[in-house]
Amino acid sequence: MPSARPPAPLTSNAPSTGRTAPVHEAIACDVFCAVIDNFGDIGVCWRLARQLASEYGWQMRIFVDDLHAFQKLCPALDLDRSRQAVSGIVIEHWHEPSHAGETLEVADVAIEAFGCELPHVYVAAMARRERPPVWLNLEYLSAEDWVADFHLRRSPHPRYPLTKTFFFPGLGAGTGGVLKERHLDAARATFEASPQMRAGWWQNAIGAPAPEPDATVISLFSYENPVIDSLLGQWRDSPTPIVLLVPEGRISGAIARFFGLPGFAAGTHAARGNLRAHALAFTDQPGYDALLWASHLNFVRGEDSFVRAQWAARPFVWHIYPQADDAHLPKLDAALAHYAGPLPAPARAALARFWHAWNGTGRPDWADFQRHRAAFEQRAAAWAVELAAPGDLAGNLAEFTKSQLK
Ligand code: TRH
Repeated sequence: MPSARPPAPLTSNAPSTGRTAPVHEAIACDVFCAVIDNFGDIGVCWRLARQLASEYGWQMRIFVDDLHAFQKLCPALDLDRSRQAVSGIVIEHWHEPSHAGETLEVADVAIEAFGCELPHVYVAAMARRERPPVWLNLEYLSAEDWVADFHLRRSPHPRYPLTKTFFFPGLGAGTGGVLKERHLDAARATFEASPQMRAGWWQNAIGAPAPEPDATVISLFSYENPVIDSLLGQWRDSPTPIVLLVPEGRISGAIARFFGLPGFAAGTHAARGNLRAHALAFTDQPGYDALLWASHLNFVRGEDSFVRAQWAARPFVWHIYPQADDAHLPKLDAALAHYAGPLPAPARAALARFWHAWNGTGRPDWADFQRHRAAFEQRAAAWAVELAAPGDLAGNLAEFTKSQLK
């Protein structure tokens, strides 16, 4: 466990509750998270905070402006409390940009997630601290090459004697890596090796035993997607059974329409031809990992589920978060270059075609994808090893912080 120096006292008049006792034993870290939409912003912050707390002994506090989004993946959260602790992590409902908690306390490390701005009072208090905190801007994940050049670049504050460091997640060397808990591979291996655990998972998820061995199990976590009807039709006509697992969300309306149902809420089951679909409840994050492990193929989206699918070491299809002016498309291709690069050319082309179609260019061809399933499976396993090479994000962040606190 890294040991930090005791935080210097604030010189402001603001009272401090001394949240880090005993301060000399643990690094205190504040994470600020403004939820733009969906679950990825808070999903990444929550995962990072839990890992820094459990693996590095840091005392974590999260400021988050949307408790509703947070509660979806952390059901223990109480929506009515402005300050609470869950799993040993303090959570503050961040009411407004200028709010920084009931009492102003500055931590050893301040992480502003995804360019959200720290409250001005907090920045001013950081500057008054004898030892200024390590100030990190945690950026969104991108697989593009420029990321390695910008990772750990520093930006001096225009007025205060403070420096912000940009921390860039990435898929390759020289980046901050991506989040991965130390226990993750062991947890997956245990799940995969235990028929009882898997049977229990299926019973809990769909109220029935695991599907027949020749069925292809697919999880579908996606934004609205105009080509979903085409794909559902191809799965309906598939020569072998397809079992589709759909966490309740933005794609659920389209699934309901395909089956002629009024909705596709958790607990709904439907079948047409060789396609059987089950609507699942949105779970906590460990529950989502189990869904990825229970499936042969995972459709994922955004940032955090995209990373979890890679650690699941199974083929996956990425629905990238769409940006204005198609700014997301080079990012999609950059990820493909890392992930699919070593595949044999026909398989690489088929994967690129399918990912592009799922992201708005062309029509997905399931038979074309299926033809290369064995190559995709091999590649997914190899990639999970390669992806670990730059080290995991929390470990890299802890190491960098330690070097700054010396
Ligand atoms: O929800 P997202 O679309 O979030 C996106 C991205 O982060 C994107 O980069 C960002 O710009 C945008 O939000 C604002 O997809 P993502 O990143 O996969 O986050 C989903 C989180 O929800 C992830 O932590 C996994 C979690 N999850 C559960 O915990 N349980 C579930 O049942 C499911 C389906 C997901």
